[in-house]
Amino acid sequence: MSDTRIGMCKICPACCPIEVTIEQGRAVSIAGDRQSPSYGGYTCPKGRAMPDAHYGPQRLLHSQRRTAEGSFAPITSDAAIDEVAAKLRAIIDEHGPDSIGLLVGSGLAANPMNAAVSAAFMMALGTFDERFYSVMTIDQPGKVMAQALHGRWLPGPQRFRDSDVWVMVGANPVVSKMGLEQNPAMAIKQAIKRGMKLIMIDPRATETGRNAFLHLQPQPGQDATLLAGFLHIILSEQRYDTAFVAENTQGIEPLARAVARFTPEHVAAITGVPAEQILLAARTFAEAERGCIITGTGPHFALHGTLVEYLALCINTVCGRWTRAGEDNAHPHVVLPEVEVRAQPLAPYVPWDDSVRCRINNLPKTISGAPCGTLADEILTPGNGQIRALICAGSNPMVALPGQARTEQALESLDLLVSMDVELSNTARMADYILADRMALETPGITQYTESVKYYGVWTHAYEEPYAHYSPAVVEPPEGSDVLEVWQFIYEIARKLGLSLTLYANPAGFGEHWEKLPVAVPMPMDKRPSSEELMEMLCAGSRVPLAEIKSHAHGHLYDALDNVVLPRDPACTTRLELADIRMMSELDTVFTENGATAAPSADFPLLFTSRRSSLMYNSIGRLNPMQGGRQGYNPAFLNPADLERHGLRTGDLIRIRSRHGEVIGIAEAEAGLRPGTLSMSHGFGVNPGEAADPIGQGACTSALMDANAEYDPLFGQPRMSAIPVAISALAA
Ligand SMILES: Nc1nc2c(c(=O)[nH]1)N[C@H]1C(S)=C(S)[C@@H](COP(=O)(O)OP(=O)(O)OC[C@H]3O[C@@H](n4cnc5c(=O)[nH]c(N)nc54)[C@H](O)[C@@H]3O)O[C@H]1N2
Ligand SMILES: Nc1nc2c(c(=O)[nH]1)N[C@H]1C(S)=C(S)[C@@H](COP(=O)(O)OP(=O)(O)OC[C@H]3O[C@@H](n4cnc5c(=O)[nH]c(N)nc54)[C@H](O)[C@@H]3O)O[C@H]1N2
Ligand code: SF4
Ligand SMILES: [Mo]
Repeated sequence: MSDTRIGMCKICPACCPIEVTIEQGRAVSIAGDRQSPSYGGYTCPKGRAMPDAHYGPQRLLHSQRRTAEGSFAPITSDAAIDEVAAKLRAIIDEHGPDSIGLLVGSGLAANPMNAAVSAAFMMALGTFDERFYSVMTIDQPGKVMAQALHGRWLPGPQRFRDSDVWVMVGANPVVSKMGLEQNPAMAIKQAIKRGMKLIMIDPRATETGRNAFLHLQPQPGQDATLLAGFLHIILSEQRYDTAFVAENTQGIEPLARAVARFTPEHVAAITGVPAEQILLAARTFAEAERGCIITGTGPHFALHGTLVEYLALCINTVCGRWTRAGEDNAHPHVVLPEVEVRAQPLAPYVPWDDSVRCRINNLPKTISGAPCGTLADEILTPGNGQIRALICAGSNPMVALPGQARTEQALESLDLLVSMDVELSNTARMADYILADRMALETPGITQYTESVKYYGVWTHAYEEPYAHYSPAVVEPPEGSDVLEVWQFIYEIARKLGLSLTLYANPAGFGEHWEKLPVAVPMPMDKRPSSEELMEMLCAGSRVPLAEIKSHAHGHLYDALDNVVLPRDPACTTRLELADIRMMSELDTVFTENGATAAPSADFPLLFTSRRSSLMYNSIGRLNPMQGGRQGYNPAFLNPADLERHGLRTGDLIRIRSRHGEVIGIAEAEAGLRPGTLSMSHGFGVNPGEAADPIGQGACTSALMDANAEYDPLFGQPRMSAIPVAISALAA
């Protein structure tokens, strides 16, 4: 007897509604929910592999404790909580609360309550600002930094669904779903059919760009020069929206002066993109009625990410590509609170505090949180505030943090490493305790995070129509298992430590840009709330009551909600900043360095770039036989001409060396890749002490990086793309 239930895939913030076929209490297959009002029955291979993720041999069904011999033995969740709490207590008593670090990662996306309670825990310890690490600081922190310096246009950018031009700088949403969560391939196909001119800026021809109007293939790491060139063309040819600029901005003259040096000839020489293509792209964007230029991880990983984002914001602003009064708000609220949306900006501000510095690299405190790039050194560097215990909640620093050897050294030196995971990830394998979490189908879900992450910048996520979905847990964890949700572990540990937790529910804003402040909800500490009760707390003050959202099993489009943007408040004098001094000074550096920050050399003639695997979400699903297990390794993609030049063929083993480390990869020809580029996904590979297996396990690309070698001076995003490398054939 099988039964079908409607659930939500929460592997990524796309939150696809799914039809789950259940037999004897277990999910046996996943299909897209065809009754969904807006996903068109979409799922991706990661979502469809969920049954194997939940019931495969790699799934952790019990928490684990490291034994004296170094292997793992199962431990009950109660005992694990007791022991972890006692160890944390001892470390705090001896070294203070700032000796405890918490790293939240992508594995928490499966359950929106986990990150909220993790943050509440660190706030209760009083160390949230310094010791709460989020992988957002090695993702695209430049997005929120640039938005702070530029100012945030309240109603958001013009919408993809009714735009006639769109420029994507190093983003590939058909694979990543970043920015376009609802059936991205279909959304792009429809947009192009409608006449949208899609312009891709990417060293590789991507799945997203298949039917693009134009594909610029710049040398990796030169996007700031390219976008400054666009601005120069748009401003010098008077192709901008003078009325919008006059009413809403300041700094147009200094911006025009700063970009004047970025002539098409200069930009062509630095980026390797022909001048005619640069002119065509900039003019096409400016001539269109509606559209947007957005960035993805590509430029953010390649240093100067904040500047690239800032220039993209400036291009959108001078072309007036923001939603106006009388139009529909680009990202309407349903779960988030009701707010009044006016066609005006939130003021620019400086998103860091120079007076509060990290122990490592003298980085200032910023709104994006403690910088992950410094985590290994915070553990390794003696002195006040040295981290001695690390809790990894749905994160996998052994493959995610740049500089694998240093991360290993750091994790090994800890007094306590706790990994909250669902499989024996690279990091879990090094842990003292592994706390086994519930998986996506075993917990309720809500589209709140997807709605709210718009505050992090343009093209993060968020719905372009008033859509929301709640899904209950659709299955119980496997029989005989002993698993708890991450938030439940943290809550119980907090209780043992005598902490009181306060949730900050439904935040409508980020940094200093708030439409409505979050609601502080003290958690009852005498008895653990149920997951449903916690979800109620988390959605406190939602625009549509949670009970109403729950009444639509397939998700719902709230077309009747008033969504129209109001005119600028006559009293509002706020303006968007086009020429922030820090950004103009960095642009100056980019010009004088003449592209040297991301240049190949005779010793390292290729530039390594990151990309994403369609079967995994970072390392999520790595040990699932239907995901990472099926793929086995992450190919080292190269242009056929580069392969030939090195006397290589697809399938050959190669040594890949950077200034910081080396890995063994497997070469694969990719005709659409810019010559001189090596493109690889991450999340693969073994730990340094483990037997290397390039074919069965792939390569850990983080080993080619060094978090301390090159990083953004403002907030520490390490260079993770446009890394000079050399390759050589390995004897078979
Ligand atoms: N070389 C290189 N490094 C990168 C990147 C890159 O492109 N190249 N990308 C960077 C980016 S953008 C990011 S966001 C970070 C990501 O950094 P992390 O978030 O640290 O990395 P993930 O691999 O996503 O780790 C997620 C962990 O959660 C576990 N997990 C899966 N499902 C669940 C679950 O339901 N519950 C729990 N508790 N755990 C679960 C997985 O097994 C895995 O161990 O990596 C960064 N690092
Ligand atoms: N299937 C799948 N989906 C994912 C993930 C995953 O691992 N797998 N990871 C998730 C995470 S954590 C994130 S942050 C998002 C990221 O979402 P995206 O940013 O859309 O990520 P990618 O698909 O890697 O696209 C980045 C593109 O940038 C290009 N690129 C690399 N270097 C440069 C450069 O210097 N300049 C330019 N212009 N382009 C460059 C790459 O070739 C690649 O096509 O994806 C999320 N979604
Ligand atoms: S992994 Fe993301 S895109 Fe794929 S089915 Fe799940 S929610 Fe949808
Ligand atoms: Mo990310």
